[in-house]
Amino acid sequence: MTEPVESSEVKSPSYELSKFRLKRILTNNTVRKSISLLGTFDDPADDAIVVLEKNAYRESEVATESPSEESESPKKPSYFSADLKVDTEFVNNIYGSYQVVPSRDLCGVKCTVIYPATEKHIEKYSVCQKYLIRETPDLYQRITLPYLTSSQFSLEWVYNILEHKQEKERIVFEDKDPETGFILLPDLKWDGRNIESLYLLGIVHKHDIKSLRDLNGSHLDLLRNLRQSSKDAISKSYGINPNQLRMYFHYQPSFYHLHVHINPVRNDAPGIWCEKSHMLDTVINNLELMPDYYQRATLPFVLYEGNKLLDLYEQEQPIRVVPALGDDREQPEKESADAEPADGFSDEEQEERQCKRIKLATPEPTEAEATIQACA
Ligand code: G7M
Repeated sequence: MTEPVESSEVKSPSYELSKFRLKRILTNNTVRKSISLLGTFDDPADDAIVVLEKNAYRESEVATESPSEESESPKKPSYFSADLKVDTEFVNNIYGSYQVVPSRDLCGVKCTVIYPATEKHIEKYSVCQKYLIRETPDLYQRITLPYLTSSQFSLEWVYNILEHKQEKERIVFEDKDPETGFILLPDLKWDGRNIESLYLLGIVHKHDIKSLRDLNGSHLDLLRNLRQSSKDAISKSYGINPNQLRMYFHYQPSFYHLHVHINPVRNDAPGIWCEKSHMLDTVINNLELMPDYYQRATLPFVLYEGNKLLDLYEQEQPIRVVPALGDDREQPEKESADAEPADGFSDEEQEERQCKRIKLATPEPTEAEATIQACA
């Protein structure tokens, strides 16, 4: 029986993980070795998302002992012990292939549950096509901002952390200053056991910064504090060299209360793609050079199929189907009917080129792609 942690102030829904009933598989990521499932617990009316992910290897788990150390106790779990069950698939000359089952201590699987899950959560964890939007300040004001004000994930979990109602015992560091302070704690995605895949969040105490877009020169003290104090705390708690840490914001984030993501540079954490991440160092530098940089910049971001914001942008500009001259240049004046096309291609050639572009823009996902293109 697995019960979610409860505190006296905030009641979390209860469920028995072993009673999960599968409705369908949302994504199966063979690279990350994770699978996202949609189903229910006791109440068939409430959807649940369960994400199972194989844990990364800890270096201590492959340690082997010299014969003289063998009698020492207690032993740390290791793959190379008498508990290892070995099935030989084949041995051919110098090459061997096996299926092995290690001891119970090493078989853990990280499991994340979202319950009850909303339609928006289901969208986020489903396989889909993605599109890049170039958001000008004007588009932000007219399209993105009204949308995110009316439709966004609840920030309840963020406020629970900031008010010490949940995850209090997981806090790694806190600076309580209302203007420049923040809470540093493990991200939901981190298994908490493997320093190699360490993943922390720095959540600011200030409530009025939705995202990168709202940052300006007046926030520099906050950002510098976030950078320095997090590095100090991580060095103290985990012994990681501050120069080995990646600190960044997502744009767009899933949750519109400013938070920084922190993980080691040598680990390819989920969501570090260039189309989504903005390094804290770069953000600070941009604001030092131009205090209103993020109110003036065009910020690219990714939208996924199924997100209503994509439909709103589609009404403004073609996104799913690329027009014939849909490149980065200004649209030329319309040509007269008998004029040679400016780039020297005939109408048929133009049409063929357009088809090729459309094919490139909206490919049918191959099975392999479909398994790894989760929106999350
Ligand atoms: O994309 P965005 O920048 O909004 O990322 C939000 C981050 O918050 C993700 O990395 C999530 O894994 C993390 N996160 C989401 N929830 C609901 C929780 C939570 O309840 N606790 C913690 N510690 N992290 C969360």
